[in-house]
Amino acid sequence: MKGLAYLFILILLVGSVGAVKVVREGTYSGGELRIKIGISNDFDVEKEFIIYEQLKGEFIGGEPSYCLGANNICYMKWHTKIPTGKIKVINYEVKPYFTGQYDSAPTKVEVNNKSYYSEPFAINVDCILDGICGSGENYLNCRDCSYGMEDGVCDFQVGICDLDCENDSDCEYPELSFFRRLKDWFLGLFR
Ligand SMILES: [Ca+2]
Ligand SMILES: [Ca+2]
Repeated sequence: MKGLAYLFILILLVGSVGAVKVVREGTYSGGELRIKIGISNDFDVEKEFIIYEQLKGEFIGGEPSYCLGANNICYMKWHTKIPTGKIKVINYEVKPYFTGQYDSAPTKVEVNNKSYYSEPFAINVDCILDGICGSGENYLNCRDCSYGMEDGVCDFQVGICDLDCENDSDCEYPELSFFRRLKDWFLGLFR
């Protein structure tokens, strides 16, 4: 709700010119990107709006509206009516294809044979949930990375060798590590 209130304030601040304002914001967490698009109707009557949104990942909860070009870039297209003086917020989630910068072209909104645009959008993506602890991912930022993986983070756990840790005795004596795990498993049977 806090984000939404912020979005409305942003619309009011941005919106001193023209009859339509388009604002977009996104938050990224745990492999999924949540995006909000806010559109205000400052015409004096209700209008029908068409919204075009570029996707740079897998749209969650359905299929893209259409895809174009050799690079197969996909888009969402929504139709919506907005009463006069009201703001409509469209929420959607997307799973980015790659780590690094996620950027998409400005949101395009058509009404009355005119087009209105948001600012371009960019956010840093550090985790893709695909079951692989990949480049840029680690135990702290991605559930794909678990204890003991060589991910640049020393997530020390007794009984598991993490090569990122200095002086991890589980790495020095792998056979001891094996017996510790065996002992833990055995004791676990009686818990
Ligand atoms: Ca991954
Ligand atoms: Ca590690």
